[in-house]
Amino acid sequence: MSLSLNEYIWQHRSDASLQRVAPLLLGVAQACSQIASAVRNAALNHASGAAGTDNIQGEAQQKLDVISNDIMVAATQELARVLASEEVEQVIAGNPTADLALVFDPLDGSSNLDVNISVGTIFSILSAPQGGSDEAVCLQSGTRQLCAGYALYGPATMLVITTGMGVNGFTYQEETGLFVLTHPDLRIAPQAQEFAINASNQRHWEQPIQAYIADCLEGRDGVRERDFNMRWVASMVAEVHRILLRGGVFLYPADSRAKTRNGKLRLLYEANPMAMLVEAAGGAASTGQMRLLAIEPTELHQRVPVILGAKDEVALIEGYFNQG
Ligand code: AHM
Ligand code: MG
Repeated sequence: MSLSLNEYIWQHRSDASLQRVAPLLLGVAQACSQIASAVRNAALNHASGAAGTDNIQGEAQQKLDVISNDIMVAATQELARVLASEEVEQVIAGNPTADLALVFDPLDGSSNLDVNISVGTIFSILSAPQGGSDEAVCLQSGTRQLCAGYALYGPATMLVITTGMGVNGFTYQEETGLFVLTHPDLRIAPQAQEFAINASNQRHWEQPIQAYIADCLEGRDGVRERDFNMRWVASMVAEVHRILLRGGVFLYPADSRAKTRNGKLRLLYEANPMAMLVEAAGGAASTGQMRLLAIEPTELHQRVPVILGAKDEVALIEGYFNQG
């Protein structure tokens, strides 16, 4: 029998962390089904293209970035004490009586929108104890996340979540408006034969990344003694989803350019939630020098180098950094 997200939550009523986040998680799921519809119908509704504004990162916002952010805020503001979004410079005050924080990237990979390639929403739920500023509540290390997940707006809309023990994937069923459990207990094999990296940045990479990719490219003729395949969607949600389904590693390293000297991806609402999912599926997530989830954040929009996926492969990449 296929379980809906609501039924799954009921079936796991002894899982205290899941019960604690359940109302907010259902709010996020509701928002994601609305964002899926906004994305699918954007060209028909004249909601494609640039919004004509920049976000805090100095990146041009798409109309759908703004629409998705507004949908997520409207669906969750009453359910969390504070929200933080990639698209908004400061934290957004929520319901002062709530004890959770929601950190999210409303529409990740939005450079893919105009070409109808998969995009997604990434989110993280944290505890928001009384006291401390709203911003301080969001600046917790990834190890303290209560729940993390993403929605993938691809050929099917999916919601993939974890509360730390296992990763489960739900597919959105148009007819019923329900997310149905279709991919229970996703696991990442420890070894990999596929990597994902934006190779156009190669000349800017630091030496350990240069050495690792060079060894992969040599394939069975080199030290790795096997051929590697390569993928790059330029949508982190799609890359992580692929890794959860068929393995591999994903790298967005720091490089020598000023704007990416700490990597491109954001710690709180991209790296941390994905790292929690990947670890819960038996994989690993690292900066190359340390476990991603152990970083103590200092800024809402801080960037971080990201290497995640197959556990043995991530450990091997860390070895390239240790040699350097
Ligand atoms: P965004 O939050 O502005 O969409 O940027 C994040 C995206 C990730 O989904 C993806 O991994 C990366 O940027 C792609 O970067 P690049 O344009 O260098 O390929
Ligand atoms: Mg993003």
